[in-house]
Amino acid sequence: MPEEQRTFIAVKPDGVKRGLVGEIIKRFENKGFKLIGLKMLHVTQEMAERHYGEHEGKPFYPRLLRYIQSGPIVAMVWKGYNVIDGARHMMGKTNPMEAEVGTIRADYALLMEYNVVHGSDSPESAEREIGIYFKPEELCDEYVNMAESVIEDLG
Ligand code: IDP
Ligand code: MG
Repeated sequence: MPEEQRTFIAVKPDGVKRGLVGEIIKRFENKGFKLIGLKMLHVTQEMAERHYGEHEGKPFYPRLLRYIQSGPIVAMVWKGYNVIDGARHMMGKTNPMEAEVGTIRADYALLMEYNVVHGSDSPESAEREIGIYFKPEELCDEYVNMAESVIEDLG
């Protein structure tokens, strides 16, 4: 039985400004992942520092904090079997020029600095990042996701 997980996905400010929100949601929905949290918001300096704390001290860190605050983001929680690695696989590598064709970053981005989408990289980061952007009561997990129920029906 594959492992069911939760992950934090965000359409970054460049993705929102370019009108890619629907396209990105559609890809994860089509895959069969279940959307359980969704909001549009402006990231504050404090949230940006919490989110990207692991990169503090790196040359790109100040620009990264400005980038993530440069417009609204669409923050989401997705649930499903192997969703953490599955979503990152669909996003492609950090550098869009190295991402495989067919992934979100390869298809919609040119530069590492503007790579349109974020996804958690481990169960620990997923829970930490979900906690930065969502309260537990903001997540809607009670409805049935058909793609998952197929596996459960088969026992
Ligand atoms: P990830 O988003 O694929 O997990 P990370 O290494 O965690 O990649 O980096 C976080 C974000 O910081 C990247 O998505 C990208 O926007 C930015 N970034 C990472 N490395 C560089 C770099 O070398 N130059 C410029 N921006 C970078
Ligand atoms: Mg990362």
